[in-house]
Amino acid sequence: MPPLSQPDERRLTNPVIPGFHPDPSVCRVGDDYYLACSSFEYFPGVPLFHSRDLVHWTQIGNVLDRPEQLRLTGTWSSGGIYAPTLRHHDGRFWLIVTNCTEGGGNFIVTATDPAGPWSDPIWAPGVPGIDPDLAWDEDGTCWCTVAGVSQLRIDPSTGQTYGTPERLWSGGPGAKAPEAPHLYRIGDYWYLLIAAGGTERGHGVSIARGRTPNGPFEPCPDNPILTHRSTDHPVQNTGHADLVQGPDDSWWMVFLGVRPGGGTPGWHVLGRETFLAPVTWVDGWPVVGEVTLDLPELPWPLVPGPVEERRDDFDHAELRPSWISVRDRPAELCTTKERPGWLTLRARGISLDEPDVVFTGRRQQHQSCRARTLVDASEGSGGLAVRLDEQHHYEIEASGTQVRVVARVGSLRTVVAEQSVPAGPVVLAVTVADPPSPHGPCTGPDVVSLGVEGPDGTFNALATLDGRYLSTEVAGGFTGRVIGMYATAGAVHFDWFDYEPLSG
Ligand code: 6LW
Repeated sequence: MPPLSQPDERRLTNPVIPGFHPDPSVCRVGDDYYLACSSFEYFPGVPLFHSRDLVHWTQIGNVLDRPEQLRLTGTWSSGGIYAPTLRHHDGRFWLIVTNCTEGGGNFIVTATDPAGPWSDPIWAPGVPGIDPDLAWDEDGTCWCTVAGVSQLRIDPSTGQTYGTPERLWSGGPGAKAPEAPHLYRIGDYWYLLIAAGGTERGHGVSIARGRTPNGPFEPCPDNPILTHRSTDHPVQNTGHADLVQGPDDSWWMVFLGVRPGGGTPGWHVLGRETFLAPVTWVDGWPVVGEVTLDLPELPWPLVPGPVEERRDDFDHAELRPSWISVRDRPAELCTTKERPGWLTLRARGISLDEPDVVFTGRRQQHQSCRARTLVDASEGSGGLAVRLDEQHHYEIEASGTQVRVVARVGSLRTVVAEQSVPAGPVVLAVTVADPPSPHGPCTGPDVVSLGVEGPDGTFNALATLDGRYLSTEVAGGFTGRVIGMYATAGAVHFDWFDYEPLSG
C-alpha cells in the first residue's frame, strides 16, 4: 500500500478527545487533569484520561475493568454505563456513575491512583435516575445531584442517602431533559451547571447560582450559556459540560459535541466527542467562548503525552486500555496468551448481530482512517468490522480460504461480496473516506470500503458502502463507530492491528 500522509496529532485541535467519548467529567489535582467518559455496552467501562495542558489527553486506564465492577449481562446497545462524575476530595478520587442495565443503578468507586485499581462498587440505591454528581460543602457534607434536577444528601463512603430527593431546578422554560448536573462552589456562590434540550441538535448548557448547595437557584439571564442549536456550526449537539481551571487558573469547559457530515439532515458517525472551550466570567456568570476546531494558542506550555502506536502487535499479556469489547471480555474468549504475539478470539455467538458477540475494537476517532489486520481464520470464521451497534455494522469476514463482506442495516442483512483467497493468513482492511464528489443534499457523510490486501500491499476493495447507515442519525443511541476484530465460529487469530488516521 502507498504511504499515506499523517495528520499532526500535536496540533491544538478540537475535539480534544475525538471519537465516541461523551459526557466528559474532569477534575484537576495540582498540575494534573483527569477526565472520564461514558462507555455504555462496552467493557471495560469508563475510559480515564490524563492531561497536563487540557489539550493532549492520554488514556491511562478504564475505571471499571473487572467483572466485579461491571456486569453488562443482557445490556442493550446504548444501555450500560451512563455519564460519570469524577471528583478529587480528601486525597481520593471519587467517581459516581449509573449502570442502566437491569439490576444496575447508581454506584460510587474510589481510587488513590486514577490509573487504578478502583474499588468495587459502593451501591447507592437511594440515588434515583441518571447523571449523578457529587459535591462536598464546607462542613464536609456530600450532596448528590441527579438529572431532573434534584438532590439529596449522601455518605459517599457507604452509598447511604438521607431524606428524599429535593427538586432544585427545571432548567428553564421550554428546555426538555434537564440533566448532567454538576455543582461547584466558586467565589461567593454555588453554581449548578446542567445540560438541557436533549442530547441531539437542541442540546445546550445552562447555569444557575445560589448561596447554598441546595439553592434556591437563580438562573443565568443569558441561558443557555452554550448551544449550537439552529446554527450551521460544524460542531453540533453541544452540551453535557463540566468546568475546570487551566494551569494559569483561567476557566475552561469540557463538553460533548458531534461533527455531522454529508447533506441534509447531516449524519454523525464518530459518536459524541469531547471538546474544550474557554470561559470568562462577567457579572458573576460564566461566558463560554467560541467553539473552534483549531484551538487558540494557550498561555501555558503544551505537554503532549505519549501517543498510542498505530500498530498493536499483541505482544503484551494485557490489552491496551483503548481496546473495548461488547458486554464482557472473558479471558478464555479473548487472549494474547494462547498464541504469543497474536490475539485469539474464540466465538460464542454466530454473528455480529448478537449482543454478546466476541468483538474487540477501538473507537473510530478520525473522519477518514484506515484499519488493517492480519488474520488467521484456518480454525474458524471472523474478521474486521465497523460496528455502530448489533443492527448496524459492516464487516469483512474470513473463513478458511473464503472472504466475504456482510452489511447489516436495521433488519436487513446482506452478503455484499465474496471472494477466494490463498490459504494462510490474510490482511483484511477497511478504509473510511470522504464520499465521492459532487456532493448533493442526499450525499452521505462518508464511504466505507472493505477488502483484502494483496502480497504487494495493494488494497482490493470488495465493496464500498455508504457510511450513513453506520451513523447515529440512522441507528439511534448514544455511542459511535468502533472498528475491531471479531470471531463468529471457532478460534480466530490476529497477528496485528493497525489504525491510521487519514484526516482529523
Ligand atoms: C447522559 C445524558 C446525556 O446520561 O446523554 O448528553 C446521556 N447527555 O446526560 C447518555 O450519554
